[in-house]
Amino acid sequence: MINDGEFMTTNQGLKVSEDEMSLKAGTRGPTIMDDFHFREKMTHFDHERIPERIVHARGQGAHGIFESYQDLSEITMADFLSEKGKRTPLFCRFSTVAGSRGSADTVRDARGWAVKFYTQKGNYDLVSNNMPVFFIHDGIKFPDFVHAVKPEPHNEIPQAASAHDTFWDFITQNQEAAHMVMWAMSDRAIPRSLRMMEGFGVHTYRMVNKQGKSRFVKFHWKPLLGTHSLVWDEAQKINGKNPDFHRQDLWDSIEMGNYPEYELGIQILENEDEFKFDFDILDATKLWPEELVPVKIIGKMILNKNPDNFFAETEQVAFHPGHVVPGIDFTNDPLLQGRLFSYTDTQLIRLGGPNFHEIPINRPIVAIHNNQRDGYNRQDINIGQTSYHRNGLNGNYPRTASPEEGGYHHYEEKVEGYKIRARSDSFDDHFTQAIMFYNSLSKPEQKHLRDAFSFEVSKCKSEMVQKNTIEMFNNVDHDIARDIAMAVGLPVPKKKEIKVGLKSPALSQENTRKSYKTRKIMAILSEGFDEKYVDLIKELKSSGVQVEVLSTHLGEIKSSGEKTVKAEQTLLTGHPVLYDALYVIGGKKQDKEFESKTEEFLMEAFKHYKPVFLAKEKSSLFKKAKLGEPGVLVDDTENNIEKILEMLSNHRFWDRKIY
Ligand code: HDE
Repeated sequence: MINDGEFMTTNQGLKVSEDEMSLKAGTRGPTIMDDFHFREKMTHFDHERIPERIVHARGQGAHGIFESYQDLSEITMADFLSEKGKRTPLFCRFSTVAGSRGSADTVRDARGWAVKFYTQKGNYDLVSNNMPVFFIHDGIKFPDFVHAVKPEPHNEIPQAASAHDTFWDFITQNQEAAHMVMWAMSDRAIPRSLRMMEGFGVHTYRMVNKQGKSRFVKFHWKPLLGTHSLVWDEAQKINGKNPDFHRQDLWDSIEMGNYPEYELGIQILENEDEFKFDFDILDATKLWPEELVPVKIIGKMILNKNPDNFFAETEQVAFHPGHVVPGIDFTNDPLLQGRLFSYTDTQLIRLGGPNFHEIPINRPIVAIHNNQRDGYNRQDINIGQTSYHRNGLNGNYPRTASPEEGGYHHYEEKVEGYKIRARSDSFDDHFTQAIMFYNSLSKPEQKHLRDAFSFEVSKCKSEMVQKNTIEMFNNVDHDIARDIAMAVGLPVPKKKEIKVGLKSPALSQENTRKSYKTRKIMAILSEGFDEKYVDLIKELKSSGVQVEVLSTHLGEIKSSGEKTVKAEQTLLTGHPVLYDALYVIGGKKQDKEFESKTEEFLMEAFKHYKPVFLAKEKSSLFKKAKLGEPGVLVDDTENNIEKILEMLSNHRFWDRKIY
């Protein structure tokens, strides 16, 4: 609904003549009951809030399109994968897990990644994370896990952070969490952008073709810009400088036409290979190394439209791993089974009753016909006398569809067993994949991970929790245990014999795609700057790089010649933590404040391993700001554009020595 050019009305459609003054008995008298407009306006306002999601409360959504790369009907009858080039509209919501709705974006956490495909056979929701495993085996432990990671109940501290006693207590009392904690302490937990993350369906699902043949699959999203992260010190500072950092980055990119793109991939495992591995494929704390089961790319998602209204779309969208279409089915993964209950249940309270599927963002693009009726907020006006199945009065319509007619048919898996509260022994190895993950990382990534552990455990108050953590992760790598122990001032445990098995290079972000596209440079300059930089900035922008000028004031900044550039940030509003790279251009007119800020910004960008570019006249800063190689370019030739783009593609220069 667009309000442009319209008169204001009440919710009853009555034109409003006055909206700023309540109806009073005399200009200085009390407000009177007749004021239905005041009462309606205030009552609506008083009820504007709905409960935030119990987890994944902080999120950002976008509309998009999925395009299938091929006809996949040999593997699945999922209609949206049935022909090359088939396009399916979708809505995608990214989120953090632990923080509340107003918490900051760049906290250390897993990122949720939920996609609702509006297919011609009904809605399909792929509800994933940016990490391929999870903390626990069984859905029944989820409330415990969430209680432990959320702010502690007595004082509601800390917000959106796992660095506290209850989280680490839970982890050490539930050793199945070892692998996921390795991911949570890795760079994956502080993504540079929602456009630069991988996504994973986590569970093993099934794909079923028309002939009823089932195969096991795992889902993957692969960002075309590659998988890249922030550094922890930077992430913490961004939370203060711009708590909407990821939200803004996604929004701005879409507004600028830099549409985020991600390829969808599947790992496929034949039914008969179910027991081929030394882990159980129903265990959500395990991944399938890509080197053993390759990822087959099957299509691409493009996010190309921001929501019109955050609440109506991003807040009210309701995902559920149980929203499937023919061709996609579940396995007995006990974590997935738990999720199949929880998602609809939670919407009942969050969205106020059983009719949340009627909210526009949740409606399928196909018509809904069934005998469900009534309930809070019912929108549909169901017509007719019958609302029960097996009716004679309406020819038993709506009738059910056979599988041939497109009716959903559950895969007929043979199941047999005793009712028992137990889990197969095949879930019991908690460390082999945690070890694989650590050993697949590059040296800098390993160091970041160890530092993250030390940071988190140092924030714990309980010595018991600290000791337990050191002991637990001594089963993964002695260096981790040693670093934590030294950080918290406890004895370093004895080194254990650890068998390093398979390494999976796909797990290291060092092996990801690289691209300078959409990378953001802060160019710092003042009045009288060298005119040649006007063209350089233009050229960089036309290559697909973003350049934001920071100066002493906003608006036009004059160069040494005729040309000007527009400053979008000032020394007060801009900061290098919000950018991928820094270009120090300077200018004739610069005061002490400008100079000292430039130096400070340089050191900061350098410390965060970012590419740094210095105009020739500024080369003295190289020494002054204690810079060093690699990743610093002193701009003393005419055309450095290729070099600049290459350095931006590199993301960070981890080999740099930082003092
Ligand atoms: Fe969720 N999860 N979850 N989860 N989850 C929710 O549903 C739950 C799990 C994930 O943008 C809730 O609508 C249980 C794994 C995402 O709206 C809730 C278990 C994965 C989102 C819920 C899990 C996820 C949610 C809260 C263990 C990765 C945000 C609000 C059995 C594959 C969706 C809501 C959005 C949200 C339950 C574990 C992903 C409470 C019980 C594993 C991306 O229903």
